[in-house]
Amino acid sequence: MGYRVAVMGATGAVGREILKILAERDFPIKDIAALASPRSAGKEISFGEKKVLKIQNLETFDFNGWDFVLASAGASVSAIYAPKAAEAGCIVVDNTSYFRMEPDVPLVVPEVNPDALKKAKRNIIANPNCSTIQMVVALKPLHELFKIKRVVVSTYQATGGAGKKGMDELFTQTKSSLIGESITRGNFTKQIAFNCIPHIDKFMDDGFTKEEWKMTVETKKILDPDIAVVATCVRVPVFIGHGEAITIECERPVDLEKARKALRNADGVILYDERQDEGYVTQIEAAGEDASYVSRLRIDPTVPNGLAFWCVSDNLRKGAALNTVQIAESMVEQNLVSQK
Ligand code: A2P
Ligand code: 11C
Repeated sequence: MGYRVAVMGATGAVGREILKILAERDFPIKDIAALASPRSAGKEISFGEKKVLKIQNLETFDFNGWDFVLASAGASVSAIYAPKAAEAGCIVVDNTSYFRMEPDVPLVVPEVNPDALKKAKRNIIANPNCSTIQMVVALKPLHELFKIKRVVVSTYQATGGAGKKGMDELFTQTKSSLIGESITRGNFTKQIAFNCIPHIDKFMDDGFTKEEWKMTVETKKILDPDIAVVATCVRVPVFIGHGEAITIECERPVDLEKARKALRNADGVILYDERQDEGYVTQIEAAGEDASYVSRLRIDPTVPNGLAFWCVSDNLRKGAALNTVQIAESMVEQNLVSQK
């Protein structure tokens, strides 16, 4: 038993991670295709420890007969090819922002709202933004206990969120700075080496950036439409791993011990909170791991029923590739996909 799985954007930062995670988790695969642009067609990419795949040109790929398409080649590419694959009968798990807010497209984090997968009528399921995923995984058990009213979040986001080119830019600028060469800019609007940039994605009319807007509307769609979220999203000179300083205000009284217990028992969360040097998790430790790590849990004394914490996760894994694969796994577990 196995499925025919095509990975769209297989040469990118997230696409490579999807291939790695499919192999690591032994996803039931009968056939696998690595798809990218014509620039990469014919090149080779490894799948697991033994297999090498020849990259195929997405433009000429025939989706008929494939079960899953895991898409991570950018929103404009998904806009064209996700509907094409869905019409050919594939289940598309789309990692871009293109379909997320469409009412008939489920936006899913399997630890939080797996039942939403049953409503995938168009054969398209959206994977949320990385900064939203790690936050809602941590918020879910706290929401169940205390009913969250408002979230204030500031992010410390890795350059890997902008793909391979984002990480390359941090590397090149760091090297240039250290050897005294002039800095060149590409993807980021200001120098990222030795700097922080409070600007991710484009500006919207109200002064928030689109990344900040995504955290608000996606949290509502996944967790609860009544939760208010105000976000400030900042790019930091880190390769992999998003950090988030999160403060919540709840309807019911907050109890620290109950919060700890719920976080310890929650799927997808690891609580590591020692209140001493090294007693918290940072981006470097989260890179390559699967969990949404919670540390620095403390009562916020400035509002009624307030709680503050630090949350960190690998944005390429739980924030993107792992969540995508978990959605496919959950579709299989819930018998929502028939094999071709
Ligand atoms: P390619 O490597 O051939 O350009 P990242 O987010 O790390 O920048 O990766 C983007 C991914 O999306 C890469 O796999 C890239 O393939 C792929 N991609 C970008 N544009 C297209 C396109 N027009 N058609 C197919 N794949 C694309
Ligand atoms: C970043 N969160 O860190 C973005 C990357 O909507 O899927 C993912 C963008 C998205 O730049």
